[in-house]
Parts: sequence; structure tokens; C-alpha cells
Amino acid sequence: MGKRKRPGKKKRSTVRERNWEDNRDADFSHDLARHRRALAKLPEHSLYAPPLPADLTPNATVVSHSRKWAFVECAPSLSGNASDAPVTRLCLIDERLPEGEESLLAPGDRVQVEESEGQFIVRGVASRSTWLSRHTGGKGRLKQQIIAANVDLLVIVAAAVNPPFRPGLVDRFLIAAQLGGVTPVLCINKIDLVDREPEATDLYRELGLEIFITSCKTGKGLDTLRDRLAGRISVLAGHSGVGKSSLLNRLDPALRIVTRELSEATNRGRHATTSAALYELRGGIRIIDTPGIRSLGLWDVTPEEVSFYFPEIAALSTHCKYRNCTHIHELSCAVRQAVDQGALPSQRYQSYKRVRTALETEDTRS
Ligand SMILES: Nc1nc2c(ncn2[C@@H]2O[C@H](COP(=O)(O)OP(=O)(O)OP(=O)(O)O)[C@@H](O)[C@H]2O)c(=O)[nH]1
Ligand SMILES: [Mg+2]
Ligand SMILES: [Zn+2]
Repeated sequence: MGKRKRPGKKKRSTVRERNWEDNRDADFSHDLARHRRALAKLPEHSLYAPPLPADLTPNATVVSHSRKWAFVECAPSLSGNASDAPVTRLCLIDERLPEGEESLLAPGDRVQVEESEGQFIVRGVASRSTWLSRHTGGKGRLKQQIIAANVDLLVIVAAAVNPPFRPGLVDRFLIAAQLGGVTPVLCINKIDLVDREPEATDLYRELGLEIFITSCKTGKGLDTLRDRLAGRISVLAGHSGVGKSSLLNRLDPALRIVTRELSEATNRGRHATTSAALYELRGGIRIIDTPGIRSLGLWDVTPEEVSFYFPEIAALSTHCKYRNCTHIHELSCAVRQAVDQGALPSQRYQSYKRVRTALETEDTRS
């Protein structure tokens, strides 16, 4: 952007005021340039002189991050009381922290932050109790992208229409929730645009999934959702344009997160949210908003294991003739019989087949 340095310009504090209206990506690129300049004047890597802590004492939570920088939420003094009102600080991420096949950081991660020469630095990341992750499917180093860490609830957000309700993605999120130890709930938004709930809703209700029917336009269902989120840390996930950020704005109008109308040409969301971030809402709600995704690559599931993540199919499979029945082409298959007889909804079976076939052909295990 070619910003010139003005003499006498006041140095900005490293403690940032929270301003959620800002575009975070712009924040990071701005900071990146600013800190590069600052680092250039420091003796080589003096910030990284202290050894990384051997025993981790987490004192902050990641709000959002880029490759080199993280916004964290912590007590005003790093060793301060938990009861102190938290502040958001911009930290460098210690470049010695190992980058493996799994994301180093995600919103919700507990980290150890230390101050060194007036700069706050993330020195360590605690292991995660729960997570929402996806397989990147790419050829690069990063194989498992952690979307959110240490969350209690996964709110799978779908729209009743615009964009159309797609049970296939819901099924994948249900598997991802099981893999990461997170409790899933389903939120069907934009109910103001239809006369009745999408057909598949009852199917999920029968499976025992907790369902919230909401409208950001009329406010329907928002109080019930708010009650469920209170006192917990949750993550909102789903296709672009289903209204994830709009839900947050309705739950706490002070947030004013950027939202975007659907594209008229494709009737799809236009990726208004570009990076995941943790928000603190009124009423003790802590929630991670995430960018809309097209598909969810599953991590750590083999095609043979898929049926274990469809509980009703797993139960039926004990009656199949072959123990290693794929439930796709075998003749004496209790699962296919159940579909034929209407005992197993064909939609769920189609989802099972899609997930299984995709795992076989995508080779997402490499
Ligand atoms: N009619 C109606 N429109 C809604 C509702 N909720 C959200 N919208 C609209 O849907 C569009 C997309 O909303 P966003 O909140 O940006 O969707 P998102 O899921 O955050 O999308 P990404 O950030 O791209 O993943 C906006 O134009 C919203 O005004 C609703 O309940 N009813
Ligand atoms: Mg959004
Ligand atoms: Zn079978």
C-alpha cells in the first residue's frame, strides 16, 4: 500500500481495542507490514532468544489468527486474575513452534503468551479437548485444518432455502462432530422464506438431533438458540450465505459483523466471512463464526468406518449376511432391505453412499 512514515507519528499501542467492524484480514496485513518494519530494526531474532517453555501454562485464548499473528484474549496482566476484564492483544507467533500436518492454531485454542521487548508472543499451544476439523485435500504440508478448538457445541447452520437445504453437508458435519468430540445441533435459518420446514428436518429430529428453527428477519427461534448457547463456547458452520454471521448480529446487535447478499446469478453465498473468529456476546455466549464452506473433507475416517458414524445404519448392519458388507452392492444386505421397505430413509442412505464413495475416490487418507 506504500504508506509513508510520518515523523512524530504516535506509536500505536500493541494492546488493541476490540473493533469487530474491522475486516480482520486487512488488520493482519496492515500489522504484518508494520511489524516487519519494526522487526527489521531489532537485533536478529532477539525476540526468539528465550527458550520455548517446557511446561505449558496457558494464559490466553486465540480469537483469530493469520500465519504469523494472532489476536488473543487474556487478562490485562498476563499473570492476572481470571476475574479481570479480558483484553484483546495482538501477538506474534513464535516461529519455532512446530508446523505439522495439523493447523498450529485455531480460534478457541488455549495458548501461552509472554511479553518480550514490549511485544507479546505466543510461545506454546495447549492440546485441544475438542475440535472441528476438515481434511484440506491439498497436496501441501497442511492436511488437517482445525476450524475451531475447545468448543462445546457445533451449530450446523443451514438455510431452509437460498441456498437450498443440503442434507449431505449436515451428515458430514455430524461425522466431524463425533470425530472431534463436539456436541452437534442443527439450526435451520431463513424459515421466513418458506411455508414449512425442509423435508429432511424430521429425519434429523428422529435421530435425536437438537434442532433450532430460526429467522434473522422475524427473530423467530433466536431466544431459544440464545439460551442454548449461554455459558458455552460454540462454533457456527455451514454453507456460505445461510446466515451464520447474521445470526450472531441478531444475537448481539453490537457486533455488526459484515454479511453479504446472495449472488443473484448462482443463488449462493458470496463468502462474506473470510476467516474464523471468536466473539464474546452478551449473556455469556462465546461463539466462533466461520467462513462458509462448499464441502467438508473428513479426516481420519476410512470408507469401511463410515457406517459407524451413521448410528441407524451401524445398527442394521449386524443383520447383513457379510460382516464386511459395504451396503452398496451386496444382495443380502439388511441396510438396503431397510431402504426398500421404507424403514431407513433413502436420503440418509444416499448420504452414506456419497460419503463412502467420496472417501474411496478422494483418497483423503494420504
Ligand atoms: N430472509 C432471510 N434472509 C436472511 C436470514 N439470515 C440471513 N439472511 C440473509 O442472507 C444473506 C447471507 O447472510 P450472511 O450472514 O452473510 O451468511 P453467512 O452464512 O455468514 O455467509 P458466509 O460468511 O459467506 O459464510 C444476507 O443477505 C442476509 O441478510 C433470514 O433468516 N431470513
Ligand atoms: Mg459470515
Ligand atoms: Zn449391508
